[in-house]
Amino acid sequence: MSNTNETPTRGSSHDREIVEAKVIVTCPGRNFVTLKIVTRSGVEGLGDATLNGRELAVASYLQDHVVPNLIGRDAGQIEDIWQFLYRGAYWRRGPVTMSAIAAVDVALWDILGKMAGMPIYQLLGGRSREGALVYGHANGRDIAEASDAVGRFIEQGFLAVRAQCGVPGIKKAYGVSSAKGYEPAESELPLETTWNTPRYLGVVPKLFEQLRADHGAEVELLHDAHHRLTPIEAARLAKSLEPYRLFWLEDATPAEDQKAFELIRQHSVTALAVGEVFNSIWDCKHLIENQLIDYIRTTIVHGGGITHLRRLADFAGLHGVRTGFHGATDLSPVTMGAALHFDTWVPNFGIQEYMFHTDETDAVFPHDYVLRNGRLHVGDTPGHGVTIDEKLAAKYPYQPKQLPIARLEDGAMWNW
Ligand code: GCO
Ligand code: MG
Repeated sequence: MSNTNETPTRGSSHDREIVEAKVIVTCPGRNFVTLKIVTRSGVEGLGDATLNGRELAVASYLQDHVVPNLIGRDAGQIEDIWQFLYRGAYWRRGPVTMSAIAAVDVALWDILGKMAGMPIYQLLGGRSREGALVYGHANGRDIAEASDAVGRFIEQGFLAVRAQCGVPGIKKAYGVSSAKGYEPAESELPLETTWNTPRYLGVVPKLFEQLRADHGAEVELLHDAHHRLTPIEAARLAKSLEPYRLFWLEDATPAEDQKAFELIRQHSVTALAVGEVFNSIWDCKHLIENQLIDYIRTTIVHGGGITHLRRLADFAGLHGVRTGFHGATDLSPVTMGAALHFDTWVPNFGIQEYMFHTDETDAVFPHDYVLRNGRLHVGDTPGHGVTIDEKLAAKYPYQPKQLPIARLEDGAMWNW
């Protein structure tokens, strides 16, 4: 509450008043939307609002509808501002809204950390672990190439690797790329890819059989089916992968059908992960309460920020479900920094996805997290430890890019 008689001291509500909120759109290799909030005393906080292929929708939501509501508020009232933007908005949830709320929330936690002189993991309750186990992305056009790529990750010290390989007869299979990093949003209008489930189901068990033969039993292996299967096909895949002990099978079926996971569970003990496209606790309530998944992938930028993810993670913890945050390159270093503070604290942590950003992205977003021995370690910089070089950001204007779509061979639309 603002108190006009209060002497402005460090940390007073007068000092904490939000005087500026700026939306920064930049494309250092890919598009990112960042919100910078500034308080009267000059403390700055950053939040990521990137929604791949829909960046300007979130930028507009922030600019046109959120920013005018922030000016004059107390940056220390993180919970009240969250409730104002969620409960007060009438139109709730959805990726655009929740990414915008996340940007505000993370920027405010960053400010709180800077005011307190503490890293965010400390504000959340302190360190539960030294570093966050991460998984890298290996892929290849065929099984042999994918296995070589997995080997290279293991040589670099990765303890966990996601593996994807080409599907015979399919152009542009999900997760496969000849470039250094896998960047699916490639073109101004969506690239059309084709899909064939029987061929995919034929190749994936062979891939993991080969990976275990080449790399042994210990390395953690993961796979992403990217929402392509029907419930019974997913059950079949999960069952056929059991001998290769995956850390998880991700997004086996389209995530909005929570019942589908009951069927997969009836048939298999392969661990299941889902939720990178979720944006609220309500999207995964049934899955968690009924213990139909093992890992929840909803992450800070698309799930309403640290404030909401903390509720989600606690709820998941009650039911034996661990976190496995989404961390593809379309989540900016700001989200990665915030996520790593969360991972460093959260008791029911599982794993963190990690893809290298381009050098241009790293230069625009200087950060203090480092990769050591297969784990990412946050620094002790107050806040989340990620900043933005605005001058450099301005040199990379927005470029329209959308995610691909998938069609079956008869032309019908499928899930990408
Ligand atoms: C993953 C994801 C990504 C998404 C991408 C969409 O597990 O990392 O599935 O590959 O497709 O983040 O923007
Ligand atoms: Mg995924």
